[in-house]
Amino acid sequence: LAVTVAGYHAHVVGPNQCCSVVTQHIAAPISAVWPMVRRFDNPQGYKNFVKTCHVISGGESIRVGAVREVTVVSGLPAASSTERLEIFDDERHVIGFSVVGGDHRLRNYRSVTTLHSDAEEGGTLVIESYVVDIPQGNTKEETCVFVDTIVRCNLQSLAQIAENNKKP
Ligand code: A8S
Repeated sequence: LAVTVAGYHAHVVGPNQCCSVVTQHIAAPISAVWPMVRRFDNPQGYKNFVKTCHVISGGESIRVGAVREVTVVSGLPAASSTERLEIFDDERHVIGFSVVGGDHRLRNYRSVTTLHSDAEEGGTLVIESYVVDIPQGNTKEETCVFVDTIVRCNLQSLAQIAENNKKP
């Protein structure tokens, strides 16, 4: 298992890029978490910064190669993001996307999210890693703090929804 997990989260990191990993324990089974995480066409289901999302490529909306156009809520140094589904495995609970455009500062952002059952507690461990270009005028640390904060907010929201849903 360790080798598989490491493989999904092993990013190629360039000299002007930074990478990080955020983890979140959720007190709900994978079956209560994955249905939200897999929805490439509906990230606003748990990502509070997302205002709208439209899949703009033709055909099925959840398949590798699909492209979504996301708009974000006001108050962020961003307005929109164009994102491509890069990895999707419904059995292994792996999803990853890359940012291919948009009106924001996170050039070449790429993330992978994997879910793992936390057998001892009957819960889920979420691992989300990313790599992104360091924007002109920012340090590596500033970039990581900014992105870690967004990812942590997303995963905390995911945990809250999944934990509430599993209650009778
Ligand atoms: C995600 C992760 C991130 C999203 C970032 C980091 C973003 O949607 C927001 C602000 C930005 O400045 C960049 O899984 C961008 O969505 C909230 C618009 C890409």
